[in-house]
Amino acid sequence: MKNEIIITAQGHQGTLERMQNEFSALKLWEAPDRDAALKAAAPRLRALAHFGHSRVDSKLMDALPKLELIANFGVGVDQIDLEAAKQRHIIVTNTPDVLNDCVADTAIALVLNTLRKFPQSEAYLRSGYWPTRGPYPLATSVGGKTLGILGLGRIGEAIAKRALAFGMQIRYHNRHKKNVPYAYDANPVALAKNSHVLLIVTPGGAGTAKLVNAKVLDALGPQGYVVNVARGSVVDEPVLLRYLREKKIAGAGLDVFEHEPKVPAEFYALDNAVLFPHVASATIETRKAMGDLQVENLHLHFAGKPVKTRVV
Ligand code: 8YV
Repeated sequence: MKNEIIITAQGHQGTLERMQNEFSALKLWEAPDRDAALKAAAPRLRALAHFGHSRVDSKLMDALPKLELIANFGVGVDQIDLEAAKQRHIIVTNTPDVLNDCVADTAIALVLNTLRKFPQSEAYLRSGYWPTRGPYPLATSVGGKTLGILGLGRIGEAIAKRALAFGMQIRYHNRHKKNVPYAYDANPVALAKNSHVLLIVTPGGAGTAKLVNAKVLDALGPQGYVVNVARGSVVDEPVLLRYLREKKIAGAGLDVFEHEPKVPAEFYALDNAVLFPHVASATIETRKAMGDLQVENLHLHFAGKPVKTRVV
């Protein structure tokens, strides 16, 4: 008999197909009555596969008293109440490392696009302005600039390696100084002050909420840029929007937003912002690798073995 799982939301197609083949999978978002579906599964259900941005909170955990494992698709687990999971002895897994390269590629793409304004210059060409208005205005060089990495974890280190190849200098801030050949700043304000580009790659959640606020943006100053591939929650978004509008910072490259997929419409009008719809890990290869790791954790747990990538 196949092991039973609940899938919380629509997710990566190939992974959903694997789950439906390899487990007896209940798709919670398709259940006509969610509460009734949870109630029916409650006496047996030991594992839950999570996709997307909805909360996995204590209420959901309490609805599934036999739950032993929450296997998340994604490295970030800010949408899962980890404390509640810990209290209930529920294991939480994520999908680290397999996405480092793609997320780092996206971060560098945002740095290049934001400083050089490539998307805006392409829009200029497509609008037919080139012959009539002349060359597109000059942009800002990347080489020689200082990249301040806020959150130098595994992805941050992959970004640093790439940025070095573009001739950037690297600084960073973490809660703890690391044994790396990059200059350390004791807090986000100091990092912003010493950087041309502040690149956010911290975890999300309460511990980093609005870490990049008016003080940090003031320290970055009118020549400074923000790039965010972490979570929208790490930035005070209304303040960022105002600083971009008032040119109190030079520009921003954003892959993530506070209430995504909803993006404040004021962003659309800004010429100094490059906006991506959370695509950092969105390649065929990486999404497959993330799903494979998520499924592997489920199988390991059902086989009574330790999971591969445990968070709590
Ligand atoms: C995905 C991510 O977009 O891994 C993460 O934390 O934010 C991304 O890789 C997300 O998990 C897909 O829902």
